[in-house]
Amino acid sequence: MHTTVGIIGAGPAGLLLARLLHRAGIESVVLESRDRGYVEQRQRAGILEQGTVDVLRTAGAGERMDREGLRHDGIELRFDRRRHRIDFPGLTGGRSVTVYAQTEVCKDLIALQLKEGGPLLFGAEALGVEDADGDRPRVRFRREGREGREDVLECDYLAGCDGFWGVARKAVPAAVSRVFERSYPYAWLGILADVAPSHDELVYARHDRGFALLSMRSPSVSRLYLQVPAGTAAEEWSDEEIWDELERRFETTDDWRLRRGPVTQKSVTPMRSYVHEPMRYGRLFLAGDAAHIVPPTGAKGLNLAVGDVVTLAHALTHAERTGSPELLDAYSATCLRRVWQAERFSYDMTTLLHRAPDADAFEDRLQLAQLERIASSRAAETDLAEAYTGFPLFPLG
Ligand code: RFL
Ligand code: PHB
Repeated sequence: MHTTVGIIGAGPAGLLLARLLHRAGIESVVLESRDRGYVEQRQRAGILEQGTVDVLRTAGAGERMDREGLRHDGIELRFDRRRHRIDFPGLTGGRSVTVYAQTEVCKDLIALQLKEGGPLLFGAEALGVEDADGDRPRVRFRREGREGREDVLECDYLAGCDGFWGVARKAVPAAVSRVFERSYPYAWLGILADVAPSHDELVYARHDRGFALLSMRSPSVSRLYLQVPAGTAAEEWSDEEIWDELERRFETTDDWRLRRGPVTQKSVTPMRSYVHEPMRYGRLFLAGDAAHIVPPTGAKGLNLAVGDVVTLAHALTHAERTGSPELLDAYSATCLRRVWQAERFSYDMTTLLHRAPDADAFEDRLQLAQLERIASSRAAETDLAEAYTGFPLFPLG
């Protein structure tokens, strides 16, 4: 089997890359280890930056998002039982974000790919990458139901879009890699609940008992998160304990109330910051979570993945049309500039709002002072609003 661009992974990065290449007339094959149902149901991100929304529209994948996505013009910061709203358009010259779940973005891209695009193989697990720095990189893979037999996909370029646990990154020799990493002593316990969101915008709450986040999936489905100690298992918390704890952390001095409803999903997400440099090795290009992870507090992961593949699709198109590798050569450095801005913002939001197990009163006061600063200074508020609504994307060609 041979193709121009081999893509490992059908998460948002791999699917959008395939779509952008198809629109540019470049052939690709996507290999995905899981089945379609799994990819379409995996609960993850919920917030799309303006730039991500624009890219999905340009890629012809924005129709349902435009109908069902919820435009949000702000978020609320909650601390000391007080509420402070950040007004995105007013602070950023009109920018906002859109609540449209990653599951829905993936469903839309999968449907388009199967209808119009090149091969998208589910149940096709990449086992390893060979000759990444040669002229014809290869992926060895195994298809479900064909155990004991290996297939090989040979390509001109290879995109590693296989997430943090994938195989693509392992093809980059340690001698040329540099890894930057932080783990955090806490995790997020997330629930999905069949109840109308208790507020019309997201609420990020800092509390002495720990962080809490109120988000949503639709006008009738809430998504809520609680900071819990790293290593916590979701089963350790009953639904009632979760609601009680959310109520404590979201408490306000006014008459705001948390609505409770049936919990339909419960899971724990570990928190990590991670960057692999460079994001390119020979003809192998890493994109999305395969190259970098941010803690979810800033809602940047999916948006970074989109930025990477827009840059990569543009560079590959340029190389195919002109024969010049200049944009491919610049790929890693171009992406990393944006990646590090998001790493910095996600780290700041995380450490501002979470309570470390060993935090003392001094650190509590510093967090509150910073939140006060944001609430009372237009400059500090603007800094947050600009970062939250998104750093500039590479221009679409
Ligand atoms: P993905 O989504 O992990 O997709 C990788 C795909 O590769 C497949 N795969 C393989 N396929 C073939 N062979 C192999 N050997 C393979 N190994 C793996 C996997 O099955 C999978 O389908 O990576 P991608 O495409 O880079 O997308 C990244 C995003 O998924 C991620 O950054 C976001 O979900 C992060 N994130 C958030 N990002 C946001 O922008 N806004 C948010 O509000 C937001 N909230 C979140 C989040 C992530 C969370 N979790 C669970 C980590 C909230 C949470 C709770
Ligand atoms: C979500 O809705 O899942 C979500 C929203 C904002 C975040 C993280 C996750 O910062």
